[in-house]
Amino acid sequence: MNDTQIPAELIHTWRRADFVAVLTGAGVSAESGIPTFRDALTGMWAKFDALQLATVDGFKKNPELVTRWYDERRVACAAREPNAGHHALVRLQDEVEARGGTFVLITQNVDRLHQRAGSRGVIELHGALNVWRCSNGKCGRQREETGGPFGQYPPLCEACGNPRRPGVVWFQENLDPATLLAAQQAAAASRLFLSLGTSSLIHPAAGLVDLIRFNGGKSLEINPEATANSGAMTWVIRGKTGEVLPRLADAVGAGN
Ligand code: BV8
Ligand code: ZN
Repeated sequence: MNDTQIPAELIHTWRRADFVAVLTGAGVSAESGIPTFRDALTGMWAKFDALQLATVDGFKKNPELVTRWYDERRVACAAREPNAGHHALVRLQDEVEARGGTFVLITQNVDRLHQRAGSRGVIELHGALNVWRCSNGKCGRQREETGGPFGQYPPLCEACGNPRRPGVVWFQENLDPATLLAAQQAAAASRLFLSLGTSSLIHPAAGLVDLIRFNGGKSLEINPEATANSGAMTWVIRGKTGEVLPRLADAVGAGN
């Protein structure tokens, strides 16, 4: 289905859904100018593989390189703005909550654009680029960084002198158990699950859609391309979230 049509059955389901869960991926931030993981790394990073840099081993092997990459991404994201897709998700949350429903936004993204657009109660499965903590577990000193680039890499903990690391979940690192449980409970309780701008390749996030069958929930994927979960969806709209989500918000009568 191309992106101009919002199926009448979807609108009908939306209006009766008292619990909506949303999972977003890097594609939702693409129209803000933030490259997705699928996009090749650019510039000096073109010769690296994100899957190698976004790991504990990568950090241990080369803390200078990895912390520089994350700090560059942090500063770049801070300079970007939420796009029409982010703003439409706020309208949709307002619409559901105004009729006493529950709306839970679960994101794989680490750029905080959902919060900057006004989304509330966002579950950050993979952490955030502007949270940095001491790599020494016994110290664990943590702070949100909102300024310019660090003066040195790796940045050092002012309390114990150990390297500081980004507060993100790396590959082969466990997600925060409480965060993951909250996401799983929301997916399992949802009557409608939206999978937006994600290739559905990264687990355990990609497994959330499987939980909706426990209560007969329905699901919608919005993505210009097919994904690993397309076959599991009730509806698929092939389009950009920055274009389709405002149309969905209009179709269900979400205010501006
Ligand atoms: C874990 C933070 C236990 C860091 C990230 C089960 C099966 C298979 C593998 C595993 C499994 N369980 C665990 C694994 C291993 C691994 C995994 O999933 N590997 C993959 C490669 C197969 N998972 C883990 O390691 C997780 N930890 O399970 O711990 C454990 C312990 C030890 C050993 C094993 C397991 C941790 C995963 C979290 C990693 N951290 N981010 C950072 O950001 O640097 S993940 C990172 O990549 C992002 O956060 C994001 O989640 C992911 C990229 O996925 P997407 O968001 O979907 O983005 P992508 O680029 O892939 O796709 C973009 C999509 O957008 C595309 O579909 C495109 O078509 C679409 N698009 C483009 N433009 C638009 C658009 N859509 C709409 N509109 C547009 N305009
Ligand atoms: Zn420390």
